[in-house]
Amino acid sequence: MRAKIVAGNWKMNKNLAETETLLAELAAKLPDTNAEVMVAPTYVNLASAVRALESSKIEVIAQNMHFAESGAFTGEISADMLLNIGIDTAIIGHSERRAYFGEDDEILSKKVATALDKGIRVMFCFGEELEDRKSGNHFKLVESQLKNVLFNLEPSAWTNIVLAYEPVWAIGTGETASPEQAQEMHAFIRKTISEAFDATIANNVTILYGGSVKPGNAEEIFSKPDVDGGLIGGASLVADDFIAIIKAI
Ligand code: G2H
Repeated sequence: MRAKIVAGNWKMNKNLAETETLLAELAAKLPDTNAEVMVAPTYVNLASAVRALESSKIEVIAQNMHFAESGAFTGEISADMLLNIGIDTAIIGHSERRAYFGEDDEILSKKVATALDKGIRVMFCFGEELEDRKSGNHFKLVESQLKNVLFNLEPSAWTNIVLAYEPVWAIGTGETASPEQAQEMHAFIRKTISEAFDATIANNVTILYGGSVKPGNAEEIFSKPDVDGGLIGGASLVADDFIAIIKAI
């Protein structure tokens, strides 16, 4: 059975005091669940978040990491730095990194390679823009995003990969892909992986949906057979909303 995951991507929100408050509330209210629950606070608060959640089941993950080992990369954070503070999962390829920081398939391939080499689990994000969806190019686009970054990996690498399908038109917009649209794409992703690798890998990989998931729509989206959880942005910043989404899985 593949892992279920609910992860909160806090993006550039919450200062240190706010981070501590939200984590304390989440830790206190965390329901009994078989799903893995994760939060990704901003870089400067990662170490304190790890300490704050020491006795909680909630895992702290990173929003990003650089592909280089170390050196002259001002403003960047390495895999070793994450591991050193107890973090072993990183979001890679979020659409905001692609759009605002020029992260293309070549850069993302290097990041994925470094992460896997270091033993960091990759939460790989991808998804089409509105124009791709409108022109019917969304399946092709998603296939190329997967192929260009993940399909030259060794089959064994897939045990350390989680996928997060996030249609760009549904991110932070209040627009959500319908549960049927999410299921259709997730099934396509699994079929594509099955053809490129094999059915076991395709059936075992966790595929999250991301894009305006809220307490009101989470249950229906999560009920779809190929949706294994969610990557949650805005709604993960409010403890009761994030808890309600965890309960929905
Ligand atoms: C998509 C998602 C979290 P939101 O970016 O990665 O954010 O739930 O705010 O659309």
